Parts: sequence; C-alpha cells; structure tokens
Amino acid sequence: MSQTIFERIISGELKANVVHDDETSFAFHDANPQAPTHILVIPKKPIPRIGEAQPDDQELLGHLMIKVGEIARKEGLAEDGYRVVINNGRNAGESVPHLHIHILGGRPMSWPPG
Ligand code: DGP
Repeated sequence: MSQTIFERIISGELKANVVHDDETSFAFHDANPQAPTHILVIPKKPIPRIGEAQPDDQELLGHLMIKVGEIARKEGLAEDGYRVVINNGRNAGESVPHLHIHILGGRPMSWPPG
C-alpha cells in the first residue's frame, strides 16, 4: 500500500512544523489550522484510524494520550483549556487514513461540534 501523507512527514520527505518526536509518536502543526493552535499527534505505526486499533496497541494509545497532555502544556494551552478530537471515517470528516489526534486551542469552542 502506498504511504500516507503522514508517513511521508514522519520520514522527513514532506516538511512539517514538528513539535514532538520520539520512538513511537510524532506531533506537528496542522497545515489547515482550525484554531490559533492546532496540532496533530500521531503514532509512527500506521494504524489507519482509532476504530481499527487492536488490543496490542493499548500501550501505544496510552502513550499518545499522555503526549497530548504534555504537548498541550508545553504549548501553553492547559490553563484556558483545549479540545482533543479524533475523526473516524467518512461521517466524521476523516481525510488522512493514519490515526491522528487533533489538539485545538487558543480560542473558546462551541458544543456540539458541527
Ligand atoms: P482529519 O480531517 O481528521 O482527517 O484531519 C486531517 C488533518 O490533516 C487536516 O486538519 C489537515 C491536516 N493535513 C493534511 N495534509 C497535511 C500536510 O501535508 N501537512 C500538515 N501539517 N497537515 C496536513
């Protein structure tokens, strides 16, 4: 299967504004930001979407969620708050088939989402 855009960002083939890089996870600013701060946290392992994660991925998923909190704190979002979003599939508007966790912050947000 051909590589997704996010695999090409992880490998360095495509440029991104990277905010985090470790053995199993990676994070960078979204190219089409929906808030003053909009960061994507992804696993290096190409899990297509959260609904296809497997029991073996439990530790990795926990790691990603811990990174979400760390990155949000580092980016100065913790005090005012931020939103964490995972779009899964067509109805949710998923556009890249590589699991990604959106961190959105820097402005108040409405609920329910559109
Ligand atoms: P989603 O709709 O949940 O699949 O979000 C995919 C996000 O990925 C979307 O907000 C825009 C972002 N994105 C797509 N292509 C690129 C890219 O080449 N670079 C960066 N930094 N972000 C991208």
